Amino acid sequence: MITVITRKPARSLSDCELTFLERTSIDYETAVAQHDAYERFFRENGCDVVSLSAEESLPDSVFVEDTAVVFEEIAVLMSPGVRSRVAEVGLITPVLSRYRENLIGIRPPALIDGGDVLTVGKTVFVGHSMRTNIYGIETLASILKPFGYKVKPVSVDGCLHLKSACTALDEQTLLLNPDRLDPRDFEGFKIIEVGEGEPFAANVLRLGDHILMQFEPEMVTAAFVRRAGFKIRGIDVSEFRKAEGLLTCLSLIFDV
Ligand code: CIR
Repeated sequence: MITVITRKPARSLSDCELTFLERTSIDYETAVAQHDAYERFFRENGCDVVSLSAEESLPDSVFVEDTAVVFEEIAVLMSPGVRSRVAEVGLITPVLSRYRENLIGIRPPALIDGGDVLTVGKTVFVGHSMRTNIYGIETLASILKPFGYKVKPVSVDGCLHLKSACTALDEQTLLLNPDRLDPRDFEGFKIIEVGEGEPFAANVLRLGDHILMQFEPEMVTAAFVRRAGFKIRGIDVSEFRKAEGLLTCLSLIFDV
């Protein structure tokens, strides 16, 4: 069964970290409604959704993706690249220990956020970004080596995380924003580029044979993805976008 871990948004989300965006007001009630709809989508599609309670002292704690990366063989706890988010890792650890016997933590000076880790089969792309340093990438590579994963560093420029600009549609196909990443870093994969002016569209989630997208009616990226043979479901996470969070950031998804 697929397990999806989420955490309810805190009212303090309006005090979130911001790197590229100006602060604009986040409507808490709308954020809660969007988050409920996100959880409902997974429940309606047969997933076990573990919804953790809001953590007011940690404004960005709704973005659970950044705290850990869960592989079949091991759960790796991240080492957040920003100080205000460090305590989030301690909160997720006991939850993940219910699902994986093998848990390991990465520690400073190695820094790494889950949003920079994109796993496609046995290939693990890791963004070298404002949040993830070379020690973080090397540490993850050495943790995963015994399990046969190959870590490939990717330079990320102009956006927060690797997955802000690239996610997988299937095991061979990536959806990518060429303004932020160099497609040549993803050799061997088929690349679909997002439409112009739709940077957030590169962040999608796969569930069964559906692709979950942040959908806006005129979005050309959706047409590109459909044309490549994928079925799309749309969801609105616009309040979280104001906090520089996208679709994947709101969950930790793994098979049990
Ligand atoms: C942050 O700056 O850490 C949050 N405001 C947004 C985190 C988004 N997470 C993600 O892309 N994986």
